[in-house]
Amino acid sequence: MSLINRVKALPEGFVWGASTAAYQTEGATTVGGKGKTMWDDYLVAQGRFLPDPASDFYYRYEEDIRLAAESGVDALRVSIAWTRIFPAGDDAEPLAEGVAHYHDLFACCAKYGITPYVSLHHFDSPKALFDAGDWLNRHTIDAFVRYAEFCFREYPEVKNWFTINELISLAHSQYIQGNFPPSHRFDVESAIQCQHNLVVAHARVVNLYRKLDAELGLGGRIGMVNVITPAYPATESAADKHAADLYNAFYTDFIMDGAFKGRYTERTMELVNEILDANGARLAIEQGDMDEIAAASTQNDMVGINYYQPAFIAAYEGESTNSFNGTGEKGTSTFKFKGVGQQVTMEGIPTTDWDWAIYPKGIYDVLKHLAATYPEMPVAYVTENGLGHKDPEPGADGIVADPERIDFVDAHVEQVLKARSEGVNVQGYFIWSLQDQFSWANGYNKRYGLIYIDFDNQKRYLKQSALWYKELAATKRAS
Ligand code: BGP
Repeated sequence: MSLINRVKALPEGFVWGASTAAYQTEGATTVGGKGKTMWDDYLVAQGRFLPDPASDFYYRYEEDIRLAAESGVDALRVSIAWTRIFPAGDDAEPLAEGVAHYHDLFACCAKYGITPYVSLHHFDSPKALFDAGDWLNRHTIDAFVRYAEFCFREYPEVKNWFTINELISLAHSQYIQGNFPPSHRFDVESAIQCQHNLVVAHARVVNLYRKLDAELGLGGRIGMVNVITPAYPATESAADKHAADLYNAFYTDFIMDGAFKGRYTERTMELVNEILDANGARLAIEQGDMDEIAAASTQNDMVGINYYQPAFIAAYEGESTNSFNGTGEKGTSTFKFKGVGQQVTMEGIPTTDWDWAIYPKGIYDVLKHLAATYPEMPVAYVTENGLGHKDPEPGADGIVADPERIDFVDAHVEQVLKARSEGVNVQGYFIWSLQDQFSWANGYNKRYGLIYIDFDNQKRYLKQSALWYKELAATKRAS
């Protein structure tokens, strides 16, 4: 029986991918001399769940890559664990086992006809650098550039590089929401400084790649991955509209301006400064930063856009306060940001158990908006989108029934293809995620995978969504 519903066929050549991240999948956190990340001790102290063995991907990558290929996936987002190469982030010598591991992983992708898209940083700063201030300390940027150079020289087989995954999520989750270490809440000064320093780090690595490419003929592409959470005003009132503008400036425009315009526009800074003033915060830009950013802005070959949900924003005059739903107990999250606005739920818009609004049109709006605002932007890929869900166990046929996920992804891909048919240069879609893995601030019960993992014994099962993915993949050849 066919599972095809809204989307009938994929365009020829459309990249049909799946995403993963090293720390969420690999496990083996102490193997081969691997150094600690900012998460290891934090998760132990938190006492809710642990990063070992995660999805055991360090050992079982071949099985997962084979299942990916069998599910019609032709591109796989993975990340290199910085501390598998340099355990303290900035060591003189790399770790042999870690270096060899990623050669093996990329060779395995090639064996199954899957193109790797590789991020250098996916939320897993080395603990040694994290303890010294993480991205707020400029030394981390220098160390990141050295690590990037090592990877570019070591892995010429990688032709698609991403610098940093979701720059805004680091700033937001570490310093505003407080659900990533070091768990500051509404520390606006650190958040905006983190955003800027990440844009500088991204720019320096893009400029480096261009230089090395000219020297060594690497022949690959580079870009960044960011998540866009579009803010819509809760009502048509001028106050709510302004609140949504403030939210968009802080959460989207600042980073996208830096990355693709090579400067923070006047309008963006007017709004960002309004937020900084309301919170007694300031941003420090060092000499040379803006030149580096300007030089990189036209040198990106691609951009990865992640989209999960919109934010509906109403004006708010009070103090900042939030509660984070990390357990999947519906209706437990609140978010009120002084100087910006408060998040509200909208009648008629469904939400997940983790209170994420399900709004497929948002991805269309994001792609159209970015294409119009950043004509300089290179080819885009949707590098993450998917449904976090409490999936049932496998049925008698060994398949996991996840019709909610098929429905979610189908509706979002439909909107992506609509934007594409209206001229947006979007050339691929990567579902989050390939296999079930733990969610940073939520744990193992928030499943996203095409492949189900029984975390008691690491057995893999296909979900219905994997069968649907495969069926759609076949339409590419047919079209
Ligand atoms: C993105 C991250 C992923 C992944 C995903 C789902 O922000 O890049 O690593 O975790 O979101 O989010 P969550 O795990 O919080 O549900």
